[in-house]
Amino acid sequence: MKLTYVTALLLASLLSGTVGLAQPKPTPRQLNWQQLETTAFLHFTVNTFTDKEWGDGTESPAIFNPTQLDARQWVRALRDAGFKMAIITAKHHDGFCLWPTKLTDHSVKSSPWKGGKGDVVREVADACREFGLKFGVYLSPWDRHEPRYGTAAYNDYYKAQLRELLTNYGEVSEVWFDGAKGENAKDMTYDFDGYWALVRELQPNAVMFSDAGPDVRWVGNEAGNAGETCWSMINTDGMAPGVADSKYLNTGDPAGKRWIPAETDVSIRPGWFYHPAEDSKVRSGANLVNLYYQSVGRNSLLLLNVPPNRDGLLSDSDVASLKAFRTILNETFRTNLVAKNPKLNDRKLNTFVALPASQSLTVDLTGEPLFDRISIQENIASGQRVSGGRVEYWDGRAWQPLQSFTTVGHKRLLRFPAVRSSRLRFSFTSLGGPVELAEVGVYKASASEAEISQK
Ligand code: FUL
Repeated sequence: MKLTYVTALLLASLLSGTVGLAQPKPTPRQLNWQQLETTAFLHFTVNTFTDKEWGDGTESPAIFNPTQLDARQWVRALRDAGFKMAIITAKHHDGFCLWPTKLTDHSVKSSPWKGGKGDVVREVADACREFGLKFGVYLSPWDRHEPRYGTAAYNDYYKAQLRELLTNYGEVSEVWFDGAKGENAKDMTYDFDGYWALVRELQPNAVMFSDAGPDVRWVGNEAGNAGETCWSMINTDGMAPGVADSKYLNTGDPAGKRWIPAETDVSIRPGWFYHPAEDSKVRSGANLVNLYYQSVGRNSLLLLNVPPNRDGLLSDSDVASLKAFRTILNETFRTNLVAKNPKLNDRKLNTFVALPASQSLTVDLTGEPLFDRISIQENIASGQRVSGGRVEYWDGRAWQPLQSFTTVGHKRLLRFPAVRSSRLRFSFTSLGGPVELAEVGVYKASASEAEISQK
């Protein structure tokens, strides 16, 4: 092959590291998803009435009767608390369907609720549209009711259900493929490639969650803890669909070839479903704020589960915590103390300061404020580059160490005892290419938030 001038130039720039061709980057759908930051899960089904976490598939549809069900109440509370999407368990492991599917009678259509004419999925989708939230569906591959489970015909059943959900309810923004399967479950090989192709065909803008993508990965625990170091990249090459090396789920892998960011799913209560005995164990607003720092503040996304109760409503205690959560976040992040800066505090992620790794950046604050929170954001449209960094503050005579950190990604939130200063200095190490610093925020936490971080 003749080496043209252009290919020679390209080769030279690749070798010198000025073109990061190999660096994984988010797709537009992943980028939009990451910017939602706080999203909600609604776990609701026959388990709500049997007091179980996993139904065994023998539940009678007759027990499903949420007489006051009001999906508008659920979604309004979520909207007021700043959540940007709600994902409903259209079918959990017990196989009961919250919509009147044509594929089985094991659904709301056989329940007394609304005389068998109800459709929970429709009510949630409509409420999301009304209150401006995105809408997502959870459809458990593991199904303990459906007799075809364990045979190839189950894959057709599952895909036909997916097709109903993805064609009859308007735009779907996330599809959740739960990886759970009980120890004594029948053997079943899921046709993930087929499921995923169907989602891409019917809802091309939806992201898909499974333990390992294709778009969004599990964070590796249900405690609300993304890794202190959290890369959006992992390796899935050579593995079965939906599988990654579990040791990388929490932290990601800087050498990962795929952009599959971590989603932090956690419940406001000890269980995923509503249990009366857990009414006194609802996380407080301050506790939820802590989860926010541990997920959104570590380059992940918070997927908070708020389970409707047997009446078909979110309980008052849960709604009160959601409200407190938003009040604290609003108070804390209301005033960015960084002095006016055309790129770093314009709330636009695509305007950034490009910093070679060797160069530090000084940021002026407004006056000499007291602060205890810092937010740093990279322009991840170009990939995730920051592998480490530190912040120093000016004490009037010299630079003093304040905080050091590892990854940044979409957002890194730092919490520390309050200091007063007029200037900060940031320095970073990079995985490759200049760091693209999109936003810097400096804040004084609301008094109620400070309580939790000192605990
Ligand atoms: C798990 C399931 O087994 C739980 O019931 C819950 O749905 C959680 C979000 O995922 O794998």
